[in-house]
Amino acid sequence: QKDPHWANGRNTIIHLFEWKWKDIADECERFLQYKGYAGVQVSPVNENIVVPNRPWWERYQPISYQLNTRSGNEEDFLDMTKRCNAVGIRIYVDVIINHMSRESESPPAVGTGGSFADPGNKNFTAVPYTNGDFHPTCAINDYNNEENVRNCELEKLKDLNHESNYVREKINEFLNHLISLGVAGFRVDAAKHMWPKDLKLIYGNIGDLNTSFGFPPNSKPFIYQEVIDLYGEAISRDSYTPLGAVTEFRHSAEIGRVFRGLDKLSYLRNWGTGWGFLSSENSLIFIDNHDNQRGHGAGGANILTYKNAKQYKMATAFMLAYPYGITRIMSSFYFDFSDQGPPQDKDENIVSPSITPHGTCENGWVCEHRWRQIFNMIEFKNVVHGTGLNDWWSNGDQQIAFCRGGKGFIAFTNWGDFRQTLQTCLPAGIYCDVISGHLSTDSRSCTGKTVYVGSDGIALIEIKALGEDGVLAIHEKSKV
Ligand code: ARE
Ligand code: CA
Repeated sequence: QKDPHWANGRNTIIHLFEWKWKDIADECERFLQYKGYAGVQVSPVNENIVVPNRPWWERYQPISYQLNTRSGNEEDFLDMTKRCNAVGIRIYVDVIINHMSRESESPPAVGTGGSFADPGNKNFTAVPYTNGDFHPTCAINDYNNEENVRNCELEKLKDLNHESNYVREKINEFLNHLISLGVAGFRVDAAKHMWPKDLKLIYGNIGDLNTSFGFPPNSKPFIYQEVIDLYGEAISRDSYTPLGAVTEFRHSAEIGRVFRGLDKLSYLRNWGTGWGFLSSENSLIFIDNHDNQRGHGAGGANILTYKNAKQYKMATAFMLAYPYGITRIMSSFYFDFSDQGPPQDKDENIVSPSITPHGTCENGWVCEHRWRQIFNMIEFKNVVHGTGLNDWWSNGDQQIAFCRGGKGFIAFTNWGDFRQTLQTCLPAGIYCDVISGHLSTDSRSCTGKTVYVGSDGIALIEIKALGEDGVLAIHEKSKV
């Protein structure tokens, strides 16, 4: 189902890609709760095959459903769900139920929990799964043939046969175990490669969320399904929206194109379904994800990542300010090449992020979620919750501005200095721009730009084209 079970006043998921469970628990307590984040998407929790040089994608090759990965064990995982839920942060697990690993390029296949398997013969003793639990081997090579896409192997990964009651039972055992450990829902990996009728049976056999983690009785897990649908294939995302929300890759592809200046900002007036995206309650949206930030998956060359910092922050600010979709922020590790795995020590243990006195991360972690421009927009989205979009303004090209009810105002320039006297829809007063800074701790001044709003809500808005950020945002809580 489609309710993410967010604590009130919270509204965005952060994908702490490849983080360890202990570090996520710390981050919930020391940062995420204070910045109004709603939940964390964690990397796959199931035991995965060990691939030489530890590419990040080894974690998408299951060996078993035991909770033993480089992020930690079951005890670490439970500690994380307890500590994060205790401060109002939900946990969503990236679950891989379409397939198991491929035959190892360096046999024997060993898992991160020490389990052995013989993927070439479809024998996964630690589950157990044997040959009869899989589809016959064939390669996915025709996205215009839905049987091929569902019943053949994605990237040689052994493809489970969900028509088998036994396979569905093993998967439900895994998912219900995670529910007992306090998770709020699942990102369903490779959902396009499974039949909706089978997923419906599997989702229907997931129990209610565990009330001892603060969920109301009879709460169902939030389901969001990875279905890449950029038009032109036999399989449509519409086959999956009756079952749960769906990742809207068109949002990621288009927002990158627009904020790279390949389209006019003024066209964003009807963002969302006007651009052919899913309806808001069905639509899990993001700027980039762990695949397309490094050329995997879909979205092409226009995807914005931390490497295009100024445009990335502007696109993120727009995504969080515009009233559409279920928003997710990517939090990455620095990478130079596509297969590069997370920061690790000489023993191939993932290293923890270290937090600088400025609140940013070191040790190879980008921590986009700790960028001021991003976490301040998380608060903006919280403050304007429940309002619509009004008082849209544009210069017909690369400059736009709009209000959210009478609670927030934001302006963007993707070309040329922005200097306009506009309606901010806010009560008269002095406001701090939350992009260039924030309200000082004594609430008497602004650390960045100051905006003077007159009694009629009118203010002079200025954004230098060559300034650090091409966006300015004020809201009722950034008032001096
Ligand atoms: C890796 C190697 C392969 C190797 C394989 C087996 O890259 O060369 O054959 O291992 O050893 C991730 C990586 C893959 C990796 C895999 C397993 O991206 O490269 O393979 O892990 O280690 C399709 C699927 C979509 C999928 C993308 C990547 O539809 O579901 O491909 N995304 C999810 C995850 C990925 C993960 C997997 C699935 C597998 O997000 O991180 O793969 O669990 C069009 C189609 C899309 C298609 C896209 C790319 O856009 O519309 O449906 O996405 O092309 O093929
Ligand atoms: Ca399949």
